[in-house]
Amino acid sequence: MTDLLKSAQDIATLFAVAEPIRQLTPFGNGHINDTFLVDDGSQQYVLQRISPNAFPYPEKIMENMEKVTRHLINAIRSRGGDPARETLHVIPLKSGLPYYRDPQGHIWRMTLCIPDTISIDLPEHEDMFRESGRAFGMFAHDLDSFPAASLFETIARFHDTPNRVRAFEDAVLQDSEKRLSSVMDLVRLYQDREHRAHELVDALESGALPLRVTHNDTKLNNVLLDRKTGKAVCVIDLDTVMPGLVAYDFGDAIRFGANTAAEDERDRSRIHFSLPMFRAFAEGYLSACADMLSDAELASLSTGAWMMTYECGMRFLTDYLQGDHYFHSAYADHNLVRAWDQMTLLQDMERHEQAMRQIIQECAEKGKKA
Ligand code: ADP
Ligand code: GN1
Ligand code: MG
Repeated sequence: MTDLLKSAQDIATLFAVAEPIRQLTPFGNGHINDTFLVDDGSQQYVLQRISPNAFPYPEKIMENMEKVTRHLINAIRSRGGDPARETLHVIPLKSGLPYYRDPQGHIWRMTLCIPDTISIDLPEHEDMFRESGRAFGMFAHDLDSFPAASLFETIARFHDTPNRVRAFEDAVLQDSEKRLSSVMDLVRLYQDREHRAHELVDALESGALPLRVTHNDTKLNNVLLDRKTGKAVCVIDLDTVMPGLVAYDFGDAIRFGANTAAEDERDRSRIHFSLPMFRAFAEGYLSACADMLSDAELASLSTGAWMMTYECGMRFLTDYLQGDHYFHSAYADHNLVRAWDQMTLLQDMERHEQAMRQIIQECAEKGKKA
């Protein structure tokens, strides 16, 4: 048994669960946190160790999570939903505290496992992706009246793309692992696009786009779907909920789900941007929140898809250049494969920008009428 699994077993018993714990197993496919499924015989729980590498202020995550889920519970209830199933519920320690800090300084937290749901890494069909769009659209809608600026920025400048460009250029300059010369062609492709990096942050700064509560990690696997009906049940992974732009959430979901291949596909010829998938997500998302979005926000959504793909690819490449310390990687050039994949997707997206804008307009009109 690994040391981490052993610690997880000891730490799980500190939370308000029944003892002895029947089963504890590694769970999920996240790139950042360590996740375990815990079974105490009557209930299942999700235990997580929050990566201190990614989140310098993990206790602030728990504060944000508490505020946001409290608001969501009321919003879900007032629209006739089931708050027990449609949002996360934090399980405190037996001592009453909301999380455990281990001797190494890592934060551990527990939530109720939402039963009879699945979390999918790649959308299998358009309906599934439309559902995840609806879930993130509802999430935005439920949090429309929440004061975004009252949330802590759990990772400073998370989607500040110009700042990500600076970090990337630093990594290029440092070349600490001596990997630059072998990836220069890919580095150039990212550099050729640096002039677009400021488009969204400028619009935020000028007031053209409003600050909202955003999830900031809207991958399909961060929505739980009902195992039987396939309907979206709950948005999870609230660690990066903070003030942001709707374009970030819309864009990051597209980056992930409108790709015909996995984020780390080794055969790049399988990577395409899927316009039907884009339409499906836009339909779901805008059916839930078109009424609250300004024209400028609607127009920013396709830019968001471009920006999030560009930014994420550049983050993978930065991590590769720096020696793979941030994203979990399963083999030596995993981050390089991911960075190439995002660039391949980005290039295909660039051929479809006009069509994306058209689809947004159509779906927004439909969403506003509904
Ligand atoms: P990461 O930040 O590492 O992606 P997540 O919070 O997304 O961590 O959790 C990882 C995986 O664990 C999810 O993709 C999902 O499969 C599962 N999971 C997390 N929380 C729950 C929950 N409350 N109920 C059911 N499954 C969950
Ligand atoms: C990370 O933790 P996970 O796998 O949901 C990352 C996202 C990236 C994503 C790429 C806190 O998300 O920003 O888009 O990997 N999360 C953090 O798959 O950096
Ligand atoms: Mg996740």
